[in-house]
Amino acid sequence: VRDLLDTGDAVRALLRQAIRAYEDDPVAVPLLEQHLRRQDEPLRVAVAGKVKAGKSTLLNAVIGEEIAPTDAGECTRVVTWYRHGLTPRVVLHPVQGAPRPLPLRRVGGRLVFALGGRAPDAVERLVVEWPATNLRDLTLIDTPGIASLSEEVSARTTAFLTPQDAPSQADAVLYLMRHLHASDVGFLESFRDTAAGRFGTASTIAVLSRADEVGAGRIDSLISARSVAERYRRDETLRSLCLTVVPVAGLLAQTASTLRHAEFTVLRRLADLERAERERLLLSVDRFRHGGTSVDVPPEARAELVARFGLFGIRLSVALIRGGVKDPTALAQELTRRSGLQDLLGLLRVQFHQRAGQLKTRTALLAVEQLLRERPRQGTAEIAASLERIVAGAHELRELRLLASVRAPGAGMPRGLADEAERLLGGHGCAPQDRLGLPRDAPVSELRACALEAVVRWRTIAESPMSSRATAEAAHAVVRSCEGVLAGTAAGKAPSPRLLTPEPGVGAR
Ligand SMILES: Nc1nc2c(ncn2[C@@H]2O[C@H](COP(=O)(O)OP(=O)(O)OP(=O)(O)O)[C@@H](O)[C@H]2O)c(=O)[nH]1
Ligand SMILES: [Mg+2]
Repeated sequence: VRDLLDTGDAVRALLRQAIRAYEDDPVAVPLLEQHLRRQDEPLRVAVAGKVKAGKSTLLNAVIGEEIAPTDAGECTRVVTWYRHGLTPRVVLHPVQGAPRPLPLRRVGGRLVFALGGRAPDAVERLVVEWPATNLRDLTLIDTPGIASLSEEVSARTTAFLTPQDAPSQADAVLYLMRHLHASDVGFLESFRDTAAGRFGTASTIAVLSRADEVGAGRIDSLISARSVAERYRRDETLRSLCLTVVPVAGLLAQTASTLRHAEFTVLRRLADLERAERERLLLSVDRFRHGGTSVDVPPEARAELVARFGLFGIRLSVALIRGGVKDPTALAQELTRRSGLQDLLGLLRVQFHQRAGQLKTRTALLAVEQLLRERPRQGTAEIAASLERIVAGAHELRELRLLASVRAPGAGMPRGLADEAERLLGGHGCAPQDRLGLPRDAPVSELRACALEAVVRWRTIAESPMSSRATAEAAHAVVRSCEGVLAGTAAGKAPSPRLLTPEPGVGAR
């Protein structure tokens, strides 16, 4: 009995087959080898958005350390990779010439990269290796702001993420925006067009960034931010461009992960002030920095506190301390919780980590397809055939594609049905429980009963003459996904969070 190869193995085999066919091509071989290696590397997620959207701050929050430089400096104009390494290290890759290590300098905990006299546009990228746990299965890529005043800086990010002649270097994107702007939509469209190519798959999570500023720093700002994000989520254009929109106050999360005892002490003193004085002081950044007060905090310390927390963060912390938060640890926990970071990390886990294999597979298939198109040669028909077979057979890719299309405008499925299809296709996570909308501890018998019920119901939709072609196609895929749940939870098998759906009729168990 021939074992069915899993899609990842099939893609590796395809890449090797292509390397053999192109063995005397000095451009194709290194490219293919790079893709082969990339299959075993962590997923690459780029952080993109306009200038000052809060990219580097959010990246620090996700890593859980304050390493990426924020604000001014020439390094914000260079694409910077953060990958896992046992010892901290920075390597500069120039546009021309060999990579070379940079001295590691930290100022106030943060890295400072001196480009060693090179102009930012002579640097292809910086690669930072850092021993942070969160980087173990995720490589993060900080990119210069798009649509910036300097067209040249903006062009670097566009060229990096949406190259004309190759698949993107990133498998997925976290796209930050403070408001939805035409240039944001423009960027998301071009990323979808390259990343998705003809597979039409979505791999972008949009972040409503600097969420604490949405309500002008009022104490209910984060609640306002949530409703703005909700409105964006329902926006027909955005729906087809990103998987979802989440509000995150990156600064709050970053500061919480590095909260200092001295800061807590100052905040507690502010909380102890008499109400009128406290309110006067917290009225504006200017008042806070320069206003007269009985609290003995020097102006530099106040400026530092604003830079670390933002006015909203100070107001919130003071309110929390007044509400009974007693120590720095408890304050940090509460700030993190409210920042929205946990929701974002959860989404990264569900949408990106669990689908890492699929997203990487897609990138490699696109690369091979492009190679065949642009450097055709004799004897590659077989490679093209293997590629077609993988694309047609890989249910995971079909799921990715349908996730993008059932949420697109004009998909034609009634909203309720489309929501259910999205869930069953893994839009809320690939674990059987996530797909079926059941609690984590649901017994296997319940999972199976629910999956079976879905198979029957969606098969009826798939076969109904009333269903449009697109609906029928989606329904067939949903049936297949539910059958996957059944196969994965068959007797004696614990429900596995990573679900590989075997081909029907092939004994995968
Ligand atoms: N209030 C508030 N300020 C933030 C937040 N995130 C970032 N900032 C501030 O916004 C400024 C820019 O933040 P960065 O993280 O450097 O933004 P960026 O998108 O990396 O900027 P460029 O790389 O220059 O395009 C800094 O002063 C941050 O402190 C946030 O969530 N809330
Ligand atoms: Mg930056």
